[in-house]
Amino acid sequence: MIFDILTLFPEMFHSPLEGSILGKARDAGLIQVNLVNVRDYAEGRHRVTDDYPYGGGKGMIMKPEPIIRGIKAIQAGNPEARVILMTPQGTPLRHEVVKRLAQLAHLILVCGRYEGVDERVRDVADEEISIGDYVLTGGELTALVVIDAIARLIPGVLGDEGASEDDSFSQGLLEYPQYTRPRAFEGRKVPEVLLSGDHQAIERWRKRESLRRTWERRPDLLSQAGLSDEDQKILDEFTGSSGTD
Ligand code: 4FV
Repeated sequence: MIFDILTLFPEMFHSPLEGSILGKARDAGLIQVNLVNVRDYAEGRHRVTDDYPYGGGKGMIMKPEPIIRGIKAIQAGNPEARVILMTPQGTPLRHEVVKRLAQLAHLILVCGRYEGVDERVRDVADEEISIGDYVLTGGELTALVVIDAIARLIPGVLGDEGASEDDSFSQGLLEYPQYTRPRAFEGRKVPEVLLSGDHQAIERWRKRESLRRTWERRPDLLSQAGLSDEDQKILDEFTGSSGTD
């Protein structure tokens, strides 16, 4: 997977992409990240990339020309590359979106700054993605979130076992509680079933705890989770409903 990042602050990507899993994935050639500075496509002695908003208002807006020149320069060699504008007005980033993007070969991630980008940049974007209903100082962190979430799904990035099917959201549910040594910590013991070696019982406990946690914390996810009748029976125990009502 190739990521071309259009940004005014390429240095923000250095350390997150140097260390740990993403750094190893780059070294292994499983992902390629190219940092493209928007200012390299700005004109004039001062290479201006932003200007005042027409109609007045606070802050500055990123000019369309440097961004669109940058996109076109990248597309010149990679017409299949999908252009994604990171913006609070975009499609909320969900596991389903990450899975879909992870199937692609080449993404161009456009990082806004200041009050945002000129509306005409949207004309060349294939899609817009938001990582959450809050406003950041720039799109760079959102691009890193997208790169990290996608990279985990690329075979070989998380080592041989790959992204675990039990991850939160891979089944549309929140993940079950996880424990490791010690068996008892400050009086809190690891649930006996996890020490039993009875893998069927462990699987049942884990599904039950995923359903409980999702019901308690994110009931909004249950309707899209594709629950089995078995799952529904377990949920009914939590809700105390006999499942007929
Ligand atoms: C954002 C988000 C986000 C808005 C103005 C950058 C900032 C500045 N992007 N999900 N939330 N972007 O806050 O994607 O240009």
